[in-house]
Amino acid sequence: MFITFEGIDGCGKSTQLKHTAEYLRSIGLDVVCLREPGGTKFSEQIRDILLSTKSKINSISELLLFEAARADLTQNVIIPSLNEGKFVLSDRFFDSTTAYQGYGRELDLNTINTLNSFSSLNIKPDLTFYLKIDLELSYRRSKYRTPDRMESAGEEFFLKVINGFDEIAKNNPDRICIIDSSGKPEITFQSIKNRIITTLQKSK
Ligand code: Z5A
Repeated sequence: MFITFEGIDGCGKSTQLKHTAEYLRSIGLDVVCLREPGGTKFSEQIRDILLSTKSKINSISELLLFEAARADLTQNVIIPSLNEGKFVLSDRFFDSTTAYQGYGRELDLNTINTLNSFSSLNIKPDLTFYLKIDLELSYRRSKYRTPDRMESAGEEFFLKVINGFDEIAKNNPDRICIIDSSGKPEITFQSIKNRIITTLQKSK
């Protein structure tokens, strides 16, 4: 099973992915944890370029770099792990490209959909948790660290990204589960766990 975690900065993806992995392992499942961009040597190199404040990258090159990182991760890690029957958890996947490069940078959504399918070799997450917080909370949770290149984009950009995630979730109600992530991490995780238990029961 392939599960992804999506949302804006500071929504708690990394925290919730860790809790999810611990839970799945505690019930005897084999879990692989990944992040995007990243997860292979090549994709981590692309990540460094994409997030460095020293990089000057136009929107189209940015899009293609995220897709290149995804293609490497999908082919070399995600598909082999799924074929071995493992649970794959990823901190971001192609919905981030639609939200950030499509809605945020305003690149053509049809082109992005085509590139997303191409780079992910037509695989899709079985389940996606969209951890929803507002921009003010995102800034509050991220204020103690130095912003990377993506995080340095302005408020207007992030409002478009939030709208993007909302639209993507509305258009994919069977796959995407919206979780209020503004409360305590344990409360957010309880909602995630409930949904995972239901999904596991259905897949038996
Ligand atoms: N990007 C893109 O543009 N296009 C793409 O296709 C892809 C990505 C795949 C990746 O950055 C950047 O690339 C990202 C999107 C873009 N940029 N932006 N902007 P990243 O992976 O390094 O960073 P991030 O994805 O934005 O994650 P993050 O900032 O590390 O946040 P998070 O994983 O969602 O949250 P966290 O690390 O679990 O928590 C953040 C802090 O809040 C931390 O101090 C926690 O202790 C705290 N926290 C978490 N949950 C709570 C609750 N419930 N209450 C209070 N405090 C909490």
